[in-house]
Amino acid sequence: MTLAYIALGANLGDPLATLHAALGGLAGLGELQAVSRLYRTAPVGGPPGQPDYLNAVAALETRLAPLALLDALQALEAQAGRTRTVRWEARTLDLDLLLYGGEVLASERLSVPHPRAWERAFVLAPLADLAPDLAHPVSGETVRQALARAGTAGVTAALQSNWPECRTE
Ligand code: 5RU
Ligand code: CA
Ligand code: CA
Repeated sequence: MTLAYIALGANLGDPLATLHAALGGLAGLGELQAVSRLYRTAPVGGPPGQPDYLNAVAALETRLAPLALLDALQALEAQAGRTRTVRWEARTLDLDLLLYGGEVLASERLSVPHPRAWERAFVLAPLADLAPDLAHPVSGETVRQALARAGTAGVTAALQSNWPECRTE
């Protein structure tokens, strides 16, 4: 079993309902260990005029190999009605494999750790809920250090009574 961290993002349709459904989907890929708080975040990059995102991070214990996990994440994105046309445009669901244990992988389809995870506050803030002292497998920088560097502008915890309580192991 490997502990994988997965980023969730949505800014089209009903993002809250979609992220709820995505947690259900992730639970089918292994054992969901923990889920971060939910964050409302200002869109970064991509075409202008996008709605705000909801972002979160989940920790999943899984037996799936990295590419099998990627396939499963993309199937969940498709199930949420995601279409892939313009890069970085608004989407109903984005599931990114951030970390797969401490492994470092680079192939055409998949790079782990996610190449930009340690730069993006909308990933680091929820990841810091679960694992602030987790070190980047290559640079050694912790999530807490990276978040201090990235800052938290545009990223606010969004209180949702029906979002699962943030659990850390
Ligand atoms: C360029 C720069 C492209 C940064 C992207 C999300 C980027 C986002 C998300 C928020 C994208 C990738 N903004 N922008 N949350 N994804 N807040 O999940 F991130 S497109
Ligand atoms: Ca993403
Ligand atoms: Ca993605």
